[in-house]
Amino acid sequence: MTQGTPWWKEAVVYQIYPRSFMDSNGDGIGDLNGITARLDHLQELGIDTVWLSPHFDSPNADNGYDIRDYRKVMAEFGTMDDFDRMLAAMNERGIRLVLDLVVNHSSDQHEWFVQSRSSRDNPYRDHYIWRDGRDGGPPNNYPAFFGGSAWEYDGATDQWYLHYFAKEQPDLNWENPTVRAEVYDLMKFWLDKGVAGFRMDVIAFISKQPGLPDLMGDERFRPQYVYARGPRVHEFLHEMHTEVLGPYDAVSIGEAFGVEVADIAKFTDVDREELSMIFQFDLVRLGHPHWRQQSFTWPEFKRIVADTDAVAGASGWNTSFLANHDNPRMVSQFGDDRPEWRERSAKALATWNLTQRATPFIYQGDEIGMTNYPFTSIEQYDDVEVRGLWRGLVETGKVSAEELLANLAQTSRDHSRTPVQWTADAHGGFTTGTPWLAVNPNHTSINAESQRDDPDSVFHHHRALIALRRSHRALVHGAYRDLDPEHPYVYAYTRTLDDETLLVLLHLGTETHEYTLPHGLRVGDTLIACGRVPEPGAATVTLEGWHSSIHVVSHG
Ligand code: ISL
Ligand code: CA
Repeated sequence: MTQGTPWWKEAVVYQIYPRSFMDSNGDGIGDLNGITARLDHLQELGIDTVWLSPHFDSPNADNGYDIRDYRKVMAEFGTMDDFDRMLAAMNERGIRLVLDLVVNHSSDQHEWFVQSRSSRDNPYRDHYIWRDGRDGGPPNNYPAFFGGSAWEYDGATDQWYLHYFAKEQPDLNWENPTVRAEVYDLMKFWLDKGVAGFRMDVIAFISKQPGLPDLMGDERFRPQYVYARGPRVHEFLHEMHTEVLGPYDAVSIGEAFGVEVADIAKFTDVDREELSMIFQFDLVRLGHPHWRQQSFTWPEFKRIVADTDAVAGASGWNTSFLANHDNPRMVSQFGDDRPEWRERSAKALATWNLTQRATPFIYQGDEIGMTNYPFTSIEQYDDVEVRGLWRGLVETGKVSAEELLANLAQTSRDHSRTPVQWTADAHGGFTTGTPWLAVNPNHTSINAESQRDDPDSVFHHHRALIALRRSHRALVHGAYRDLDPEHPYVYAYTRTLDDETLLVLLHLGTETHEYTLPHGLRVGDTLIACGRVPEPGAATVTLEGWHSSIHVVSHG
């Protein structure tokens, strides 16, 4: 680590979705002991930080993003002893652990909500957001992300409660200082165990609009941009920083769904003392702002990258990621997952992800180039979002079943949630039982075991890139310059720090091209290449389909 630089700027993070990572006891569900058993894989890959998706006690209306008890481990995942052993084993390998903090909402089975809904004068009533209905309907026109209204009527007290997501995920009332104190307390509980910090679920949504007025016009179709603009969000985050993050020197990665690129710095500027970095969604959602797949161009992609890099400025920091548990597989969405191009395009995307001026996040399975699952029927899906779309669109006759299914086959969250493919054996070696979600049949050709023995594999390419990032500070801290922003399929950029300039060359397409570097640049030595290696000193390079390479730059 460089002196004076926070460790998390130089970190490489790996996201684990525990339900799908590794099952140790044959019940078909991934668990903490499964993670502990597979730490060699992560160590070999070279990552130094794990973000663990929720492992807390939950009735699983949304796979753990509905928490019943913030201080308990989900029984299906193991025990607190298993957690402690896992954390110790990670730390022994120099791997830090970041937990998922889901406090915009809790489960409707959380004790607070059970109390809250029991009577209007219960001491926990104000832990959540209750309102009278309007003309026999919900208090306003807010939609929930998983379908229907964001309000649920509760007959016991004849009022409605707010839930931005499923009705089993009631939103907590952050206006209530007791709620905030409870959250800071539970954060300390896990920090005291030695975790490094938190990824914070939809954290920009915690402050609600005063008076909860109706959404107007188009806002109804993209409510996240209103939900993320509550007037007190920065005040609450600053308070959290003062109370917890600062004193513990904990890292914080805010999931900033609904936050625009122009507003990133309001969350991440160090002087504001809020968050270390955020996930901004323009890039990952370029091809599928919602359930519908749409086309995008590489110049659009590059523009988002450049804008995002520019706003971080001197005092903020960014994340880079092209997938997570809420999005399709990286190679299927941004690359070309046909067998002849799958590995090369996965490598090119990995090269992009690991050469940004940002902390890179690798989603489990992407390090071996896992692809979307060949879903064909609605029964094959598990996700609460998919079920909401089916009810809201197909059952109401707004969209045909064929159309929704054709789009979900490209965009569903379940593509990323199929189990990790460890071996060519039954169920990809993920479980000896029946997996909770089917393993992709292509595990016979895409799996960790075969790639570990193959120096040309996607796995080893990730490994080499991570090692390169560690040995070249310019790849972490260097200024970013896009050399050819309007080129439709060549992506050429430099990263410059002090007297070192590195050139990244990506060809995002299948045809072979001769490409002449702009601005009189010439390639120097090649640090890594997937495709033809140019002669040192060359000004024109041959870029085969999905070429990717990193070079030292020399000026012609
Ligand atoms: O995945 C989405 C719909 O396609 C997004 O709207 C997603 O819900 C949003 O990015 C917030 O995600 C987070 O909060 C949700 C949870 O379902 C996601 O898994 C989580 O990452 C509610 O807790
Ligand atoms: Ca299990």
